[in-house]
Amino acid sequence: MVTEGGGWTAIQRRVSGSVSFDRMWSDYKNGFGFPNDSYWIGNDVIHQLTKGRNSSLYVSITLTNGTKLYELYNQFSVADETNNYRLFLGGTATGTLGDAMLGTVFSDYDLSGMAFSTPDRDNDAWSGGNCAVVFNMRGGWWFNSCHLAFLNGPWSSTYWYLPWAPTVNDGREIKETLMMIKPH
Ligand SMILES: [Ca+2]
Repeated sequence: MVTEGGGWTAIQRRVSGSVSFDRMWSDYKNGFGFPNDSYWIGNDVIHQLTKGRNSSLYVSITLTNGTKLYELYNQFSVADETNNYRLFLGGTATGTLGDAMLGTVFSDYDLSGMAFSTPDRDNDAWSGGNCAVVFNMRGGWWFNSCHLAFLNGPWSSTYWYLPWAPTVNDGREIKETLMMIKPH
């Protein structure tokens, strides 16, 4: 991982639909998939890697037309399972994707401070249901009510809404995704 000076750990990678991200709490906790294909490293690992130190989060999306876009957040950490892997995201966001996680326009979409939800665990801020299963858009994430950024949606599907709005509004536009972290 040589982006932005190296030393990065990829916590999420998707390059094909061969690995389903429609997974339950225990799979997101422990991780799933394959390092040379698509995977989620696991929420326990993400917590351990970000515990007690400041980390950056780098997100990139490669579109089917070959365009690669990115966003860099300079504060990222995830709480432990007792706290439902709550996300803390802050500092500056810079890049070509634009910010879709901090909800600077609509607070209902601010993912910082949100707990992790999966199809079998509704920890989101939406009283109407579970964002992790709504509209067949199944997958685990730090939903609010619900999201403008969601990188674990159903691959190549019409049901993958707003993976990174407003820059990427339809999951069918996506060829690859990558989330990497680095302590600083
Ligand atoms: Ca809910």
